This record gives sequence, structure tokens and C-alpha cells, in this order.
Amino acid sequence: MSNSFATIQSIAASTFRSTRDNSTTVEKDENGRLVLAGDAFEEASYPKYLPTWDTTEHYEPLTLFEFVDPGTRADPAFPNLLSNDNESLKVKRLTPRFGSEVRGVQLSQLSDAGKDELALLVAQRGVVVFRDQDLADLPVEDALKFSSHFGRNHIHPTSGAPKGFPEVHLVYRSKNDSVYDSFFQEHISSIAWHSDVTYELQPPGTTFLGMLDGPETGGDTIFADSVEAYNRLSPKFREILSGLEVLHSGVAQAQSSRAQGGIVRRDPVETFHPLIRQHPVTKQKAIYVNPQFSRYIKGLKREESDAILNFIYDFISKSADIQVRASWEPKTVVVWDNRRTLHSALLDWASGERRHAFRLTPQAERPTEDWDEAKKNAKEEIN
Ligand SMILES: O=C(O)CCC(=O)C(=O)O
Ligand SMILES: [Fe+2]
Repeated sequence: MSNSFATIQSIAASTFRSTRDNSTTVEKDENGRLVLAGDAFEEASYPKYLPTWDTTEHYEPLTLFEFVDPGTRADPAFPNLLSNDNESLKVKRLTPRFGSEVRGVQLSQLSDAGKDELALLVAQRGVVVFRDQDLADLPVEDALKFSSHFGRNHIHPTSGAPKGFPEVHLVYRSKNDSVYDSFFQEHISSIAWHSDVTYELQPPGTTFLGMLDGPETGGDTIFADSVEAYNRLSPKFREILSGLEVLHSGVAQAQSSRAQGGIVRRDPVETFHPLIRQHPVTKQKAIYVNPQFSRYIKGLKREESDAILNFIYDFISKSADIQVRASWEPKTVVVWDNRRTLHSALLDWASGERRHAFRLTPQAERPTEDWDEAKKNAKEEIN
């Protein structure tokens, strides 16, 4: 059976934006899974990473797990990750405070100590672009083993996944789709700032996105630095924000997936997180809200909450001086820290070239505004 099942594709293409596309076809495989129809499997460079949507899959609510950030164990001189003996190593700062590009390091070859240093580097720089990676060439199991060093691999509630690997989140736009045209019929901009799945009790930290096939130019990903955004605020305004909690919701994402004939693999959750969170490794504070999943500030009236949240969204989205743009090449893996960045995909290529990427999304700690305070309270509870 082959039918036009437009939005399934766009759900995979984006966790945060529902676009309409009537040109992608899917069909059912022998197990009733929805798979891409046509020539997608022959033409993709990494067919093992093409999305399938298992409509029978259902997962129980996520449970709390203990998390220690590997960056806390890292040697800050980075002897294993950025070794002085590595002659092919090239590190470039993309902007002074935010974003780096690294060549000459193979992520899949890192020792555990090297992975710890990677967590620290990404926490410090926010986003790091690694070129010429072979992560996608490994068996999918090995890629997931690699990312599990950084936390428990998250299973996305509404995303398509490679057959048998629900923990892999996929970004996919096929060669023949018409998303570009249909999207801009209804919108003037494709920018949708967010941090990933912030409604989870333990949202992701160190996060990996690897490009498999991409357009020759275009389809960059833009990142914003929410540590620097926090630092830009006056001490008085920081005081106003301190102690506030924000509701993050996965309900709209699930509804939108259902409405479009997509999947909902886990019932949606809503969670309060502190508006300001402190990073467990760098101890820097960051603003932790985003227009995709944050809903309101607890205890404020609706207009008060909207005024503060909209002010934050507005200044982060227009501040090109706290942003960096990551460009993709085949085999690029971009690693970002979801606790201290926002990002958005960019839909700017009309050429119809395939864009296919896989995301590994380890979950981190439950957000906390102040680690010293949290430790003190934990001690008091024990006493
Ligand atoms: O497609 C992209 O550039 C980014 C998609 C995204 O938001 C993600 O993978 O978390
Ligand atoms: Fe994202």
C-alpha cells in the first residue's frame, strides 16, 4: 500500500514545526511499519538511517535516573581530546565566546577520558562542529553505545526512527518534497528557536547531530548562547528572574503529530523547570526557556508571564551577537549542549536536495538553578 502521507515526513524533519508536504509517500512494510516509499532506500547514502514509523510502539513514562556529567571528570587541559601530539588537529573558534570547529579528531575513537573532555569542551563552547566523522559508518548499536557515555539515550515521543533503533531521532527531507514552497506559502520565516524536548524531567545535555546527506549549500543550523544571554541582563533583572519556574509541555507536539497521522510513542508530559539553570560542570547560569515548549511562569498572571517570556525570546532571537551558524558538510557531526543553547533549523534551499541527519540525544540532570543550594537542601533532608 502506498499513500500520500505528507506530514509524517515533516514530523521527522522537525520536532518543532509542522509543515505541510503532499509529495512524500510512505508504505507499510511486512510488520505494519510505515516506511518511505519509492527510491529513497536505493538513493540515500545511509539507508540504515532512513526513518520508519512504528504505529504499534508505545513506551511507558520515563523514570528518573542518576546522572553524573562526564565533564565533571574531565582534565581541563584536554590531553586526550585535543592532544598536542595530534599533528592534524585544527581548532577554530567560530566566535570569541561561543562555538568552535574541530578538524583532525575522530569522535568514535575517543577513550572514555577523551569523551569526558568532549563533554567539558561542549559545555564550555556551547556548540562544537566536528568535520570528517565516521560515526555514521559504525553499526547503529555502536553509535548509541558511544552517546550513552553522555547520559541515557532519549527516545523521542513523536519522531520516526531507523528500524529497530527507537533511540535515534531523525531529521529527513526527501529529494522530491515540496516543503520549501508549501512552507513559505504560509510563513515568512522558518526560524523556530528551541532546546530539545525540554518538557522531559531530565532534558538532554550533550547532544549529537550527524549529517548523512545534505544540500550543497543551505540547511545550516543556527545556535544561540543562553549563558551569554543571561550575562547580558542587568543584575536587577537577573534577580527578578531568579527563583521563577516555567512549565514546559510536550502536549502540543503530540497533538500535532496525532492530527497529522503521525505517531505518539509515549504519552506527553508537562514539567516545571527553573527559568535560570546552572550548568553542573561550568557552574555558569543560563536562561532556560524556549518558544516551542515553554508555556508560562508559575505564579504570575498570564500577561505578566507572556511579557517576560516574549521579551526573552525576542532579544535572544534578534541578538546575532550571541549566535553562531553551523554549516554542514557530509560527515559533519555537530555537538551542542542543550542546557545552555537554543537552536533552529534553517529552511533556505529550494533545490529539492535530500537532507538527512541523525541525532543522538543523551538525557542529563534535572535542571537546578543553584547547585550549592540544591546540595544544602539535600543535606538538610538527610539530617
Ligand atoms: O535540522 C536541523 O538543522 C536541526 C534539527 C533539530 O532541531 C534537531 O535535530 O534537534
Ligand atoms: Fe532541535
